[in-house]
Amino acid sequence: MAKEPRPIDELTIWDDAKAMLRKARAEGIQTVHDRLDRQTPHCKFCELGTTCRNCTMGPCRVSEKNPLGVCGADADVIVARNFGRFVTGGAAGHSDHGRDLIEVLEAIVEGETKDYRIVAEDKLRAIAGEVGIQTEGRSTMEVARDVMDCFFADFGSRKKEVSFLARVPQVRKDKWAGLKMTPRGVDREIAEMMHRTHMGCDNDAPNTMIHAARTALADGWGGSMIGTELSDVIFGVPTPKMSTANLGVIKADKVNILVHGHNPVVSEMILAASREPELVNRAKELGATGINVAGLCCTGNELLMRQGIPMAGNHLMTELAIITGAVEAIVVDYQCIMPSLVQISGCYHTKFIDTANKARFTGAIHFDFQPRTAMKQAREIVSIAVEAFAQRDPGRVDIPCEPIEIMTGFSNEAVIAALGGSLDPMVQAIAAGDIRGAVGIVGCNNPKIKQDSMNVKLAEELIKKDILVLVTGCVTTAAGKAGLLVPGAIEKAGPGLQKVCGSLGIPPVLHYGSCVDNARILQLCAALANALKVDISDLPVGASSPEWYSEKAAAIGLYAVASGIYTHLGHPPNILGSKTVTDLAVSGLEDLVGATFFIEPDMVKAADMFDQRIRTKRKALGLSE
Ligand code: CUV
Ligand code: SF4
Repeated sequence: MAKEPRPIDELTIWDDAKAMLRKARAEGIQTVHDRLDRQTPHCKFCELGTTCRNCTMGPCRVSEKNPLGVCGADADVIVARNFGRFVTGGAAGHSDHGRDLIEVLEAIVEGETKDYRIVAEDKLRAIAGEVGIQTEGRSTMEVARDVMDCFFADFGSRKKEVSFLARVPQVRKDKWAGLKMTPRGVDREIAEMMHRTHMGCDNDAPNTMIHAARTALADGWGGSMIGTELSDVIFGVPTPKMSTANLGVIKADKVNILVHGHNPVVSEMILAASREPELVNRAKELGATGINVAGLCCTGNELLMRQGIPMAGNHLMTELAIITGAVEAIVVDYQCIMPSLVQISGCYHTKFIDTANKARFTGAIHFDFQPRTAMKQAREIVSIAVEAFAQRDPGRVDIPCEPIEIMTGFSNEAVIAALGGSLDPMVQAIAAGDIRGAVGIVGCNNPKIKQDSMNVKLAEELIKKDILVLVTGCVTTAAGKAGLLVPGAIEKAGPGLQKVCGSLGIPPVLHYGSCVDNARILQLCAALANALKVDISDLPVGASSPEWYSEKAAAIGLYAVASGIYTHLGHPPNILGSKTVTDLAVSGLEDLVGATFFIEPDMVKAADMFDQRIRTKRKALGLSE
């Protein structure tokens, strides 16, 4: 039976989103919110994690009344296996993205492409040095080849640990070794999780959870970190710059191309092609004033960090951006791309173009994007967008707001440069209590939660307490639209952050990049721990994903916890059907890895929990609370 749709005011905190949701309803276009209404209530067994489909003796559903699956697996085993596979899906996504960057590096080293090149030689050499590759007296290409081989090998089975564990404090590595949690090879841990969760293998929930953590660590310190570092090498290390955000970045008088997905390999080329005079002139012939490339989700974050392109929106804005009626093309690579975008594009003149063989969409225009032919393909894609401008119906265009200013580009290298060449001033500011601690707020939107209500609220509550906030992923646009990503936002911060950020001219909420760029935060934590000669779990830091939805977010959360970082989630993963697994996640892991998850839907309370944690950690370090 069809239910009444939820009132638009309950779906999002943003005016631009509300305007487009009204337009969608008026035009009879279905959105993610409508489909959620139709899917609710969800299956209780699935929510609790107590269904198993891992063999055809089942599928099984276990409960108090009927506690064992056909094979005898209980709720603990079933929940742990499901959660393990869930995290592994996320680790695979990030890591396969990382691998794609190694393949671009390979194309550069083999001389197969001129469209990509090594932009940040210094960074390449620095990374090479960290992972033990000889750099002195060797050409850039020789070093690049060894880096490529080293990272390809990080995915395999021959190493005892992935290379970037060189960055991890020794005490932490010892802890992992003692727990059999050391990530050895990215593909190895992923494959082993699939093996362990086959019927009749790992039937001990805590043991499965340990391997889930190992798989997540292979993502954070392996696949994701490789993705971030090689993206910097190939496209440049981000530096601070200004940009804009919200649906107002879509321009009525321009050809608008939205890039969506995760990997900068495609979107960087689209941006470059959009600047070619021939294509710009063709746009002008058709009556536009130019070509505008704007970002959605994480590939937007990648281009924002490095090239300063504007951000049209985060996850729950992706459908709504098309509903402005002013988008000529949406160009996607992979991950977090709702298939509904093809359907909604079909309601307008918008061309939906997919670019990856591993992420094809029925009904899309497909390009098999390859490093060898990247620029040529990017030109063809931009040309399709430009020609679509002629089909735009001006009567259906509604761009609901003016863009808001944001500051971006905070790589660790940029932060260290801003601090005068070392992390010491940050360590001193932490010691003095001007920066009491730091929390990374990361991840998604989820239509079950009023869009960005938690993402924004938590950031605001934390900076009031002089806790520096780092944002990535979809929290970026949330913080940006709330006015938190500009230096002037120090008005909303406590006195310590006002002083430190004020003197540096930076916002109290720093944009640290895309989801794979959470590896930058890991690296920062490791560097701070090494500087203080302590473990990461001794630092006054935390992580949060208030509105998460994806397998990748679960992997990020778990590698944060396993790295020793206290981690908040706004709602639980589907594990509550097992007391063993739930207890382990929210308390038991503390003894093992020095951090746990905590689940808290109230952001004022969540900020207080971080505050308490930071007090305790500061005290243990001998600092003022
Ligand atoms: Ni990778 S994973 S919705 S785009 S942050 Fe955004 Fe970020 Fe979550 Fe996806
Ligand atoms: Fe059922 Fe066990 Fe098969 Fe899972 S593995 S479907 S619990 S019989």
